[in-house]
Amino acid sequence: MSYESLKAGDEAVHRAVQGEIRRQNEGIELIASENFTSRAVLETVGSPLTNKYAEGYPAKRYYGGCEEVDKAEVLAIDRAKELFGAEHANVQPHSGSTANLIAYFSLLDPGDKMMGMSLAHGGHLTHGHPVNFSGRFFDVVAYEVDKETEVIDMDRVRELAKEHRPKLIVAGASAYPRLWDFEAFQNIAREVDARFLTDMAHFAGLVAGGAHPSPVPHSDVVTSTTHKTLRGPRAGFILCRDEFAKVIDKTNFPGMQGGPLMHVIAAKAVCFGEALRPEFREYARNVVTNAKALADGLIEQGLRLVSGGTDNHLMLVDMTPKGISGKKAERLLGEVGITVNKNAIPFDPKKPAITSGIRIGTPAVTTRGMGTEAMGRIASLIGATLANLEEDEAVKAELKGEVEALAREYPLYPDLVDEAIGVEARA
Ligand code: DSN
Repeated sequence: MSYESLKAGDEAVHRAVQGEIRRQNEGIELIASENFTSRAVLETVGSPLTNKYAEGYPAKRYYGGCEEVDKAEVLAIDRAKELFGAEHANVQPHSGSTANLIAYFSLLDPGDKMMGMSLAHGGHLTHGHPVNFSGRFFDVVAYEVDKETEVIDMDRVRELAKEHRPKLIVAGASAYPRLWDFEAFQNIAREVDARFLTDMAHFAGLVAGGAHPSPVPHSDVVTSTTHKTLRGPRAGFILCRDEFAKVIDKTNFPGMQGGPLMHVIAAKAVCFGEALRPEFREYARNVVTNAKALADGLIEQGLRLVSGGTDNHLMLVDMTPKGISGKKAERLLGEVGITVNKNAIPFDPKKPAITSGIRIGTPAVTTRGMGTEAMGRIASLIGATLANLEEDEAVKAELKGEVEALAREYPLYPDLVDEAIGVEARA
């Protein structure tokens, strides 16, 4: 795979692509929802399958010439079912948000009541936030974490469910560092006659690799992305019990989506195939081990972690004791080549565009092969960067050099970097 044709055909876009490859290579990627795909996934996403229309499902398409893409989609479906022990899989959703849209419209009618975790406490926009389709189409009850423990209180979830009697209860989040009690959610849903959906987008790879409890046996429907801990292409998918298979498939197409992205579906097949291999189990374990090591290192650096630590691939750091916002922490770290995102912490007094916290995750650095020793170095680099509040430029330059040195020890797509552009970009 090379970018010679792009270079010859569109210099401006080639430059942006090269700049991004270089940025990924030279920095330390700690955004909890990002990862680096295999070359096989990259090649498949870049394949001519992108040219094919295939509305419908394997062997039931509305276009001719679907024999080969059918094979790819069947592989993706079969592997997803095997990987997660699911009765049914729909691998067509373009993204995690679309997967949720399809799932909600399969299980609910507009105006129905649903319950999800508040975005301000770690949930996701599509779990019922008022500005999102989920909050606009449905009557939403949000659950939160406990103020003292910063962990979900299942007694409170039960109380809320009994009080409001939602038709759907959603588990899953984008910034929750602890494990989910899927069985308790399932029992609460049964008690109030609700359906139970888990959005496992963040921790799907950990489930696949046996490093996190699986929501599949307890949930009526499970939605997910493929590009976070699962390390596949940027996309979504849905798993469900057989009884919901028909409605999920019909709501996806013709209900919501048109032509499926067959190049991405083929790449999902590759991703599920990779996750079925024994080495993926080791990867998933390492993601969690690294997260614990990084969390311990950050605590040693005097930082406060929401709920005191992590059980999964991510942690939320409260910048309040340091007297700076999440926005400023994100900028300071970005300037030395450490990429994180500002993130609200529970009961955050600051606005969502400022926030009091940052979210940090280990999926991407673990893919590069980094282990606990590297996590210790990253914790020290973060500590030193966030201690440099007077923004001494010499200190910043030194830290940036150390970040690049660490990144160079774990090369990423080195053969994709166009050295000519690289030299120019550095000058
Ligand atoms: N935007 C994703 C994340 O960063 O967690 C969730 O969709």
